Amino acid sequence: MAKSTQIEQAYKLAQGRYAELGVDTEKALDRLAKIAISLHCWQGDDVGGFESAEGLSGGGIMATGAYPGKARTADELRIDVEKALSLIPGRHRLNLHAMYAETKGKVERNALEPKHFASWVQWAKANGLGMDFNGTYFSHRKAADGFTLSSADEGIRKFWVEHGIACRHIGAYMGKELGTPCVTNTWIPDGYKDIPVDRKGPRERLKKSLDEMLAQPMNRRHLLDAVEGKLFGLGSESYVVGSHEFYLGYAVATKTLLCLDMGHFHPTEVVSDKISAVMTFVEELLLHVSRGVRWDSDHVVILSDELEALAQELIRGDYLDRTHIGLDFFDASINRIAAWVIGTRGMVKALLLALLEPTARLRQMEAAGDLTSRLAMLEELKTLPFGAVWDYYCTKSNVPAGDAWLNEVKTYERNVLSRRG
Ligand code: RNT
Ligand code: ZN
Repeated sequence: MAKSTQIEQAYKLAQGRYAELGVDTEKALDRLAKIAISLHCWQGDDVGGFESAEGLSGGGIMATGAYPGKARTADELRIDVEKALSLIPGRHRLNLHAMYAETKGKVERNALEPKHFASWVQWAKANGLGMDFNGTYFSHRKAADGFTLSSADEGIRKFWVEHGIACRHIGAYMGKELGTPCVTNTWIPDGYKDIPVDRKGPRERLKKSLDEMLAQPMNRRHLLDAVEGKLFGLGSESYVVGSHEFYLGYAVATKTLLCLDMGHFHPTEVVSDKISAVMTFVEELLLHVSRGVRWDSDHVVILSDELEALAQELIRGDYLDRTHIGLDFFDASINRIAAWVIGTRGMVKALLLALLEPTARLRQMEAAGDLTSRLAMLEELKTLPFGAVWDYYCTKSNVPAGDAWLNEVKTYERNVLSRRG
């Protein structure tokens, strides 16, 4: 039997099984096709950027591994992203960092302009992709002491405020050109390795800097500003200026988007539980879907319990319209395109699983106080023929079903990646 017929038949059976529970698989697939995931450019070159050959330095984040074939130029990165996208079902977005500017010669970060991203935008247009953007407040001599927007050095603080303002103009340009709002995220590494005496000063300066950056109102159809906090970084273990509480407060007070990164909390805290809490107060959310292993290690996202829980919260709470799903992981120890494909397919799978949930039934059980049935049902759902629906979705979306994508990555590695120096 042909593989495609097999997939069709398995799907038909699965569709029947889900229908018994009142779940319409076709509806689920239609909804799924409309959810865009923002692929982070920085998985393609270990958060290196194109400013210098040195790559990631400072900032409290680290990419480990030395797998050959990383992208060294914007053109290489673009064809790598294209390859990854060709193996992922659905229409997605690209999330770019400021250090991926194409400047032909040195341009200071506070002097970056939309024109330095024109090729990226052209490419995104040609590929039908929306774009998101990030200021780059690390891997830079003016971030060497670990402080940027909260720096006590007024010259340094101003430099980064100017960078933030430049990035908002670039984001607005991307959003306008591509006809879809560009979420422009601010994450800074600021903090201390050891116990500070003044926790207050840097936070007050950070607020001032953000206020200066965001002072100019921008069209929300083009630009959405987001702020991302974290618990600690390498070298900022004792104190991070932009903590979760800081940015939660800032986002609520200023109607800025809040970014929750799954690796940025204590290891037993989960972002899935935070969504309904913060969504009670913030208008829109940016997610950095990541996987911390014991610490904020940014491992490649997999279909973990927490990823499933995250997707369930988005669907059950009907938050999709107010949530921007971005990925944030970087693994330099495996094929980088495979990493994108595994992580993004994982995210899409989690969303599909959540869309196939008979949520109304589960809610009835819960509301009736029948917690036995709730638990029993949640367990039974785990062995429904989800894989058949997933394979069918991939085939329907003209991307390989099952592990067939891996062959394509291997071929690409042989023909393209292995020829890179
Ligand atoms: C760092 C933050 C931040 C970065 C990217 C590269 O801890 O998660 O989002 O990973 O901006
Ligand atoms: Zn992040």
